Amino acid sequence: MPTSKRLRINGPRLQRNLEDLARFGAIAGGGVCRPAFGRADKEARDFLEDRMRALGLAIHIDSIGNLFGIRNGRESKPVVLCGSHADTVGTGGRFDGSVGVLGGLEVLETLNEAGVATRHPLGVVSFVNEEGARFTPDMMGSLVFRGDLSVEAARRMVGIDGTTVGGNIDENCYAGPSTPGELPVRCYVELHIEQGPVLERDNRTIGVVEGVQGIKWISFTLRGATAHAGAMPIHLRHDAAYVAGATIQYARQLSLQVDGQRATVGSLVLSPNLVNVVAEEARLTVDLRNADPGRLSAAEERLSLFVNDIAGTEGVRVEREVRVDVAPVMFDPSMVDAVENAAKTLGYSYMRMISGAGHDAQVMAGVCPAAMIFVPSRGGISHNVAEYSAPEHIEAGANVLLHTLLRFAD
Ligand code: HGY
Ligand code: MN
Ligand code: MN
Repeated sequence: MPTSKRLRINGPRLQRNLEDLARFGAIAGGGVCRPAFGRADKEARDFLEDRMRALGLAIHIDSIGNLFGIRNGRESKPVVLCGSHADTVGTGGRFDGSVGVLGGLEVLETLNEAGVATRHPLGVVSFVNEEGARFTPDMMGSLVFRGDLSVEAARRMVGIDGTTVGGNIDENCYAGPSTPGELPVRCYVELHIEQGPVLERDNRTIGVVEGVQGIKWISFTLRGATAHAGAMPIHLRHDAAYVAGATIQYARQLSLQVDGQRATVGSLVLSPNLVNVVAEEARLTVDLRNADPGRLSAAEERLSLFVNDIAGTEGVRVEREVRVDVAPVMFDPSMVDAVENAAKTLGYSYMRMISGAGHDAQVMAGVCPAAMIFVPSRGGISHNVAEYSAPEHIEAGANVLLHTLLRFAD
């Protein structure tokens, strides 16, 4: 069997690098809090840059802060790229995003050790602000790379803490000299934890991801009027909290009634938020997901009609803003087949599936052929400090990544 077929990554070394990266923004319970463009996120990026330099990679940092490490190929051809993100949600785990970036670096280190040269250059990227939980939109770094969002527009985004992306980029020295999107990319493969229960339930090691659900984030600002909680009769109230509560209920109904639909109210702020005062304002977000674009739009339509209707009855004004609108994607079939063949050849159990979570790969699918490799999440838990994926599963995922990349690099 040719050398490269026998190649396997170094699992213990990958685990050590995951533990090292988890030090940045470490929080109680074994989790990580690295909101995009913050200090911990930048320290994590600096750590990744040091690892890239140690592997002899050429470093490119673009003006939104995406970090690329490039390993030369025999010919100067478009890059076979892998990677993911290093930012996390506030209740993040040690694996979401990190597995894809460090898994990619482990693949390059394995090739360096084996002295394997490839025809195409190989690259690893850490995209900024994949999560979008602090600054919308999510997948900001890959959207800027694709040209859907200008750096200027991204820098103007105001976060949930009132700061701007541009202010954080400047304060934490995030920006680099490269122009976003200038790197020619042949294909993109992202290794990621599943973040749901499917692989564990079906006892499979590898998820061969065929596509990713679409995402819509809608923010609502509901404005009524404060009143005395005891003295004001119900029929005379303009209660923003009541409309917000009805919306939360309706989101659950949408999830149960519309095929393949998920609707989640993850953030809700009431004002004045006092026990004996009818709320005059409610700010809430609804996260809509569906793999079918038509159903996703229909769900958005139904939600907006419902909110306008119940708010009208209550005499509450509605302000609505679409903060994120990323289409569902199906990955390039030849890329998906390559992932499946690698899993099969390596002898891992696998299954084809759709990703419930959003990923940079669904944006990169608009730039070049893309695919994803999943490994199981224990209990399906993610965006939670207890997030966990077993070392042997992460090692398997990185081996599938290695052999999928080699398939396209030569
Ligand atoms: O929201 C998502 O699906 C991703 O974690 N940003
Ligand atoms: Mn992720
Ligand atoms: Mn995430």
